[in-house]
Amino acid sequence: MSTYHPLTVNEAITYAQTLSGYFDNAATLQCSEIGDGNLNLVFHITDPVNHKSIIIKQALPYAKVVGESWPLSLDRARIEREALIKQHQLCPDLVPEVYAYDESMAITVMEDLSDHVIMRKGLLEGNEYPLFTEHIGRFLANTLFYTSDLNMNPQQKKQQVKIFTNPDLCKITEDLIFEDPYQLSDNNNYADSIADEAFALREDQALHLEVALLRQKFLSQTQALLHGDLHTGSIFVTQESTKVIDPEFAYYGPMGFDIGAIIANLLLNYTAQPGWIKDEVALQEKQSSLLLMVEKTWNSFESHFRTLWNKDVQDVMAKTPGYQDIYVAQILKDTVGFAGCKIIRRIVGLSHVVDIDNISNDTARETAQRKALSIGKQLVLSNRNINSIQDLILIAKSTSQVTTEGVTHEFK
Ligand code: SR1
Ligand code: MG
Repeated sequence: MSTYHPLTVNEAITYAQTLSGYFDNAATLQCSEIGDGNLNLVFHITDPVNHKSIIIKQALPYAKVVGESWPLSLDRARIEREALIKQHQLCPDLVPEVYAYDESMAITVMEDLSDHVIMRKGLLEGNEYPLFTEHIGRFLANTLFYTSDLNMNPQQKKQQVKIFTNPDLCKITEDLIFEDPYQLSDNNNYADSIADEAFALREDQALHLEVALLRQKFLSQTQALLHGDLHTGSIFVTQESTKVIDPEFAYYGPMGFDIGAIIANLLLNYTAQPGWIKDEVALQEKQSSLLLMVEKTWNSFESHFRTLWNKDVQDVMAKTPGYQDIYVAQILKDTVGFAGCKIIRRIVGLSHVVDIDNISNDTARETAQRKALSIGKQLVLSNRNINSIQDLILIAKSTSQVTTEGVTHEFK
């Protein structure tokens, strides 16, 4: 195959049969297209008799969630593949293995993770993942530390920055996260019931100032190779295992952007819980457990990151006493700011989260949306004053329980 076109299910089977070393020549393969994301086709190919399976992922030349009117470069398939390979080298147990690829067809063939569940779904089913925070903290620390100037030769790192330059996918983030929620935009998407909140976001100059500072970091700080879209839909889990997938938004950016993405999605799930759990005691337990996950995610990252630094730092000036503490403190501030931006975009922008959108009760859904916005705004507004992960937890806990009572709906 050489000329790009989107695969049909039958073509995906034919392609899988051409791969050497996976399926027996005589095997009868089955295939279903299971892509439920915003951008790509995902084929699940199985040989049920011999219990073998693979995933074939193919990038489409446009954003599937919007349609052909939003073209996207197929080069993102190369970037995703190279990021997967790099992240797998750094954390073999936490990232699926790439088996093969076809660059002209924007295809990546990789390990099938069907024995895992997408974390967003698992969390909504009420499951707990006791090893997740250790795993994700280690993933973040390894991928961020070893791709940064702390460990890499700066000249070689600049070569990597070139390889991972990802303008189309970065533009999605620049627009959807750092611009659209703060202005009138056709991309925005929210119910009339929270139009007053959307109006307030557009008017809040103090908030805009912080978003502008965070956006500037996203645009210009080539600190480390990021996953770039590390939400709970980009993570597969079981009780024992965590696998980070889908790094097509990978690029060199600020470390706090990835850490903030995880924390934002845990907090979105936290704000959604009253819409899912009616029993007050069970609700309190679940929300406490989610806030503990947030805290442990940061603590796991920090502890692994400092250990790697103390063992493997190459930058001689970074060995100066005090520098590590200042560096880590800044990552935490960035984490908090980016987490806030990511929460806000999932409420009023394009592409929401089912944690909140699938709450069936209108009032409970609106309450969750308002609570999430309230936390998101506080995180953004206070990011530069955050000194410990407890400061973030306190914001999540103390941001007033917003109800829909007394809210006016005059802003459209
Ligand atoms: C047009 S793509 C919309 C969103 O989906 C991805 O998962 C990213 O989060 C992106 O912002
Ligand atoms: Mg994705």
